[in-house]
Amino acid sequence: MLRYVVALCLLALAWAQDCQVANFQVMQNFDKTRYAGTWYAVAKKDPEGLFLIDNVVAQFIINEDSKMTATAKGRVIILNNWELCADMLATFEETNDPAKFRMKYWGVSSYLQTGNDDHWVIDTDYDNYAVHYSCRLVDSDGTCLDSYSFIFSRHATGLRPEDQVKVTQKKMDICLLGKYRRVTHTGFCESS
Ligand code: RTL
Repeated sequence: MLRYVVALCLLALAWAQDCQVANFQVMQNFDKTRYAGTWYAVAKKDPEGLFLIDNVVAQFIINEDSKMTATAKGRVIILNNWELCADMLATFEETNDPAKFRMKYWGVSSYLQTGNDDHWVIDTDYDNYAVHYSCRLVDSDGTCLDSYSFIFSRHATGLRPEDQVKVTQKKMDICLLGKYRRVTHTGFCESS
């Protein structure tokens, strides 16, 4: 009996949850200067199609004109079975919300993917963890049909246990709890 009650409560909670992309809370008073530097992806939720597989490391830079740019590396498999380290570059266009950017990205080599995605910082403490989110396609009901998200850590070894709790709550808030996979770091991109 108790099992049914718990199941019903969980179901009610899921229904009550607001999965409208426009209502997702992002980082308040986001400070891109504090966000600059190296972030190691420790978990990710993939979008549809080709994507970075593992060994994902991003470096955010704030230029003299105060604009944010980034580089990112990660293992990919393209053209069916060509495994390589993708060397990516990105520029960010600011919006009315300091935590919401439009990201233009492309590969250092022309055969790598180019794109123009939303880049939202959902939460960060700047020194340990960050939760990133991007919705590529919003459904007619306002929920996301094709999203990707990275959980970043300042430490290559992973998240501190105290941050895991906060990150789990944020995964739930953006309706992606249970959809992440761990991102391993094997040194694949370190030589290139
Ligand atoms: C993240 C933030 C830092 C800068 C960039 C990012 C995203 C990179 C992506 C790369 C996809 C590459 C593929 C290559 C195969 O051709 C969000 C890490 C650029 C989405 C699929």
